[in-house]
Amino acid sequence: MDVRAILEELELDADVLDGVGGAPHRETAGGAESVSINPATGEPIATVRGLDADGVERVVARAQRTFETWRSVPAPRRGELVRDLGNALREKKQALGALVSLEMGKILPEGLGEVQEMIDICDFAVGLSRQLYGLTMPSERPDHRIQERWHPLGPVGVITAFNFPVAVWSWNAAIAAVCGDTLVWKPSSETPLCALAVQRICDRVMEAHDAWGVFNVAIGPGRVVGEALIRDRRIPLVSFTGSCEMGRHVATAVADRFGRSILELGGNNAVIVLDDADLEMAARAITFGAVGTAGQRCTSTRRVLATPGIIGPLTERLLEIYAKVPIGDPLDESTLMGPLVNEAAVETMMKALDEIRRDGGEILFGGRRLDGPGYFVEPALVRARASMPIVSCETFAPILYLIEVADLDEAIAVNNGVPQGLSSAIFTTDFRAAERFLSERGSDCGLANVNTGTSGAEIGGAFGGEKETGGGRESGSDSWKAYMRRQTATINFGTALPLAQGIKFGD
Ligand code: UN1
Repeated sequence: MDVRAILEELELDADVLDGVGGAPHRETAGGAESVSINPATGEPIATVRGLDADGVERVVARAQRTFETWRSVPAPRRGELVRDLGNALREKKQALGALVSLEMGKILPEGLGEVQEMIDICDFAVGLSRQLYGLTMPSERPDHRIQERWHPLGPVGVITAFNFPVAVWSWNAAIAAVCGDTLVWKPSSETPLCALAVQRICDRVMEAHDAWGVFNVAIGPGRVVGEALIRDRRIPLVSFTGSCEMGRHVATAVADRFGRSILELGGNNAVIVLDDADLEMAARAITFGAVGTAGQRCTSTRRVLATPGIIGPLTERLLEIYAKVPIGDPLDESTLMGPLVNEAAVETMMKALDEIRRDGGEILFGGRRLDGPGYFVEPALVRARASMPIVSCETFAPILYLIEVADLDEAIAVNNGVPQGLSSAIFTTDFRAAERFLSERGSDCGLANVNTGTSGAEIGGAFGGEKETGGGRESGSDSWKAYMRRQTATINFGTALPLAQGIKFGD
């Protein structure tokens, strides 16, 4: 598919696109224009007009108005909207997956994988729409019962990052919609076209269901759109994905008005490889984790913690694999690693490598910027020590630190010895070691895997992490509870009025 065909298929073939949607008539955004760039060429793809402050106000007001009716639509019927969204995504999978590659730079199979993740969460949410269960508990009083009910919360603000320009929105959107919430989505300024394409798909589905205003996009700069969403008291929940630094700002601003936030912030994910591991499996998982998405997932593998008997052969194997990674156009079938997202990302990587050299780390392979247009780099393999300060930082680039550890105890200590706590993995054939790693004395991360890598989680489990990763949980399991408010109801079906705790009050 060439660029024109992709844009046409997704209804994005205008000279200037308005960065707004979710209403029957396409609105004018009213704010400043910005250009979306193809990171593989540095060339513009299209121009988007963002929202100004008035525009954001209109979108939030619409989400608020729609919430007043959407919350009373029976949940299984809300599920029907999400089922149709999943089906519409199936139809547009090729084009949307290609647009993700084009605008963000990840390779096509990963772009398609992202759309598949959207489809999967829609399926999950449809089932969930009949399972928003509350508990019933015994009352201490005769002829009473206590029951928990889950009610819709309100318009949810969703602020997403460039690296998963569509899937992370869908984790929030599919779940929030069946929970009876409406959404206002502020996508990354690097990937406005992906967001507009998704909004076009949502618009068609909302039209068919006469449910305008459930899904709303609000494109524009963070300081206009993002700031407005985090400070708006009509928005009881803000789901934010991005850096720890921005997450701290969002969490503080939202907490200041007693709002809730779901935070998916930085990761610094390690793979532990013990002497008894299946070396080939470990090497493949590490490569996918570190080189996949050019090291720009929050779940990317950044550290390998290997014991003395295996670190040598593992390093040799990784060197062999790294030397053969095809780097290039992400839409080309043979490519395994596309470009970084922009010039700033390349500079951040180069600065990190300078610091590594200065602190005595050894670059065993790669780390050069590639000549020519676009933001291409070689993935870097680095021999490092856990005590080097840069190793504790999340550098959003394909840099992998190889660190020797004496044994499982030291591996767990080093795994946990960073500020972030998103994902982790162990490769071993010793079930005692694997279970230790998963125990309360093991990995302190939100995700802990055995004989599979740190990235590429399925939507069925709750996704998120501890410490500076922010503590939020999204997508599967019971993450839906964050998108609803819990009401505890005590019901007296007797003829007397006994008080709890046996209190006598004037009787
Ligand atoms: C992210 O990088 O923000 O587990 C999300 C994974 C993907 C999601 C990553 N399913 O790697």
